[in-house]
Amino acid sequence: MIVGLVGKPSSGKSTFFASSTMAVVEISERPFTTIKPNIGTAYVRVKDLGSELGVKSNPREGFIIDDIRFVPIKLIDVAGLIPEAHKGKGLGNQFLNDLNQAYVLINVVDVSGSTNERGEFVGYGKYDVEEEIKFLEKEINLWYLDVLKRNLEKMRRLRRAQRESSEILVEMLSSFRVNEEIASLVIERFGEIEKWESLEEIAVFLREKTKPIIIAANKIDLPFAEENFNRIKDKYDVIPTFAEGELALKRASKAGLVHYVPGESDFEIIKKPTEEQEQALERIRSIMKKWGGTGVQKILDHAVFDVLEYKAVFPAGAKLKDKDGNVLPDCFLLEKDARVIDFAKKIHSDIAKNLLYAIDIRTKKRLAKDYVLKHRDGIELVSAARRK
Ligand SMILES: Nc1nc2c(ncn2[C@@H]2O[C@H](COP(=O)(O)OP(=O)(O)O)[C@@H](O)[C@H]2O)c(=O)[nH]1
Ligand SMILES: [Mg+2]
Repeated sequence: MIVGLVGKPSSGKSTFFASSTMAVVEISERPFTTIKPNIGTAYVRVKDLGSELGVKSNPREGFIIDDIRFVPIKLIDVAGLIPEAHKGKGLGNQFLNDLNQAYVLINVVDVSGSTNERGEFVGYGKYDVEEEIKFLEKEINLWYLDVLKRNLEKMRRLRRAQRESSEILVEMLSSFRVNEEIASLVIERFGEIEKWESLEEIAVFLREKTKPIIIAANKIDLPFAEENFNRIKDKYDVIPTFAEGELALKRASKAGLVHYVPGESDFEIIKKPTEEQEQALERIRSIMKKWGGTGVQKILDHAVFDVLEYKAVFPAGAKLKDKDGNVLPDCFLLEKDARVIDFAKKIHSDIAKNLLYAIDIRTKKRLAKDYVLKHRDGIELVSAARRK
């Protein structure tokens, strides 16, 4: 599961990245601070199954705070995009190739409208945020279009050699993670490859299917941010964020100053702060009060669980422990249609091969191999080899 952070320079991508990974990345107001992509581990929130089952979990990966399990995902922060990046200007091609890996994109915008397309300060409310959103979407759509154009001749040739359209699409567009299902949708809608009329429409369709974009309305603490947010909130899938506040809280938390559970709307001061620290923390608190938190964790959760509709599934033996005595050590993120058998394949090909059925660890009921898993299911896999 890879989430990509995109956006123009100085919108706050590196701050967002650092705050959600606590990696130490350079943060400054200079454009193009991040030259190579930063790939780090961020987390999504899942209510742990432990308390419900009367046990205390020991996660192998990620961690638990106050019964909330933080399950690792990958986050990529890439350098800012400038106009005509798809043609290779600026860091364009590098940018686009890195983003190929992402399943969903978070476009971090400066919702205070205070920085232009190059990331230069132009005064609060001076830059059109909607323009910023449209621009990025357009650049990425154009990239898809370029790839389609470049491959069209070859795709047509393969068609003349009697190959199936869907097979060709999967093969030629594998870098976009175009699968059977998406390829069939394209053909259903636009016809066989030789009948395609508007490559533009196909590019947009493919981009929407393979790389949905949601918006982080960042710098929500600054002047003009609220007005701008209200203007875009009904038109786009957008969540207000305060990346700088999230980063400060993570640091304060690491320093033992506060107790903060990422994603919550408030925090607790647990060590006497200096006057300066207290002022900074109270400012952050007031912004969180207004917006229901910093939004950083919220948008990551939204991307994974709402937009991609992934689900967290807990594998478990009968005693809920692994051989080392760890309770509910794992929590896997699975695609929206994943069934028991797909889950088994993820764990081990042998388990999948010998799989008989699964058991729901809450109800102890049997689940068939093709049962479609639900978010927060706890599953025991029963395979032939293990049956006594
Ligand atoms: N006020 C405010 N400033 C922010 C916020 N997020 C980032 N910044 C500042 O915006 C500037 C650019 O941030 P950076 O993360 O380097 O942007 P990038 O170029 O998109 O990676 C830095 O000075 C950050 O401290 C925020 O939520 N509020
Ligand atoms: Mg950066």
